[in-house]
Amino acid sequence: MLKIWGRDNAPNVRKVLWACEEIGLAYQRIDIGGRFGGLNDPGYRALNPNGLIPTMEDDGFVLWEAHAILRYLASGPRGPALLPEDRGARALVDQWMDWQAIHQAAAVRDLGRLLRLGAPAPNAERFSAARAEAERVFELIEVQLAQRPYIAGDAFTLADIPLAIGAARWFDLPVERPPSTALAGWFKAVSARPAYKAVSATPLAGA
Ligand SMILES: N[C@@H](CCC(=O)N[C@@H](CS)C(=O)NCC(=O)O)C(=O)O
Repeated sequence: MLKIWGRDNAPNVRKVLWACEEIGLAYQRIDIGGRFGGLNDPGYRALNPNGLIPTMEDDGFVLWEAHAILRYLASGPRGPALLPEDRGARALVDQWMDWQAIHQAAAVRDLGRLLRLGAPAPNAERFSAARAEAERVFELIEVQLAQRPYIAGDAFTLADIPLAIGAARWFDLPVERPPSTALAGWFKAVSARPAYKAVSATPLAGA
């Protein structure tokens, strides 16, 4: 059976669990990271030399980096619904997944860290820069979703998963957010999916 290492409230682990549920893949999840520790254990480092979660093992094949795992799972026999076959459509899915990892996730993480440190004081300037960047990335998504129901087009794809995990974190932050009709409507729709509900019992906690 597919094995997934990672605490279930980690944003990058939840992306993988959500994809498994969408695809209908059975998996065994092993708690590690956060309060469970274990990321520096030699056995875990042998699987994932980067020492983060998630890590996946499928019949002896080991893979880490959440989005690589998502693509691997969606490329299997049960996954095509999440990854369009058309070259351009698939490239758009890749574009949004890469953008999520580089821009959206970083914006939410940075703002969340500053808030946990007591922002806006004592780092008012860093806080307003982080908040401006978060507002920029979510406004960008708002504009896209005002034009199409899902981030990469007319259908739910793999790209919606990381974007929605980032959005869940944004909506959880104790900060004032600009109005976002399209983003809020899309998030309501994707978070109503049974696969999302199956893996979202606990609030997300970044690390
Ligand atoms: N680029 C990596 C990032 C992984 C990452 O940052 N994982 C976080 C959880 S979301 C982590 O391992 N944090 C340490 C911990 O949970 O103890 C990926 O996409 O897999």
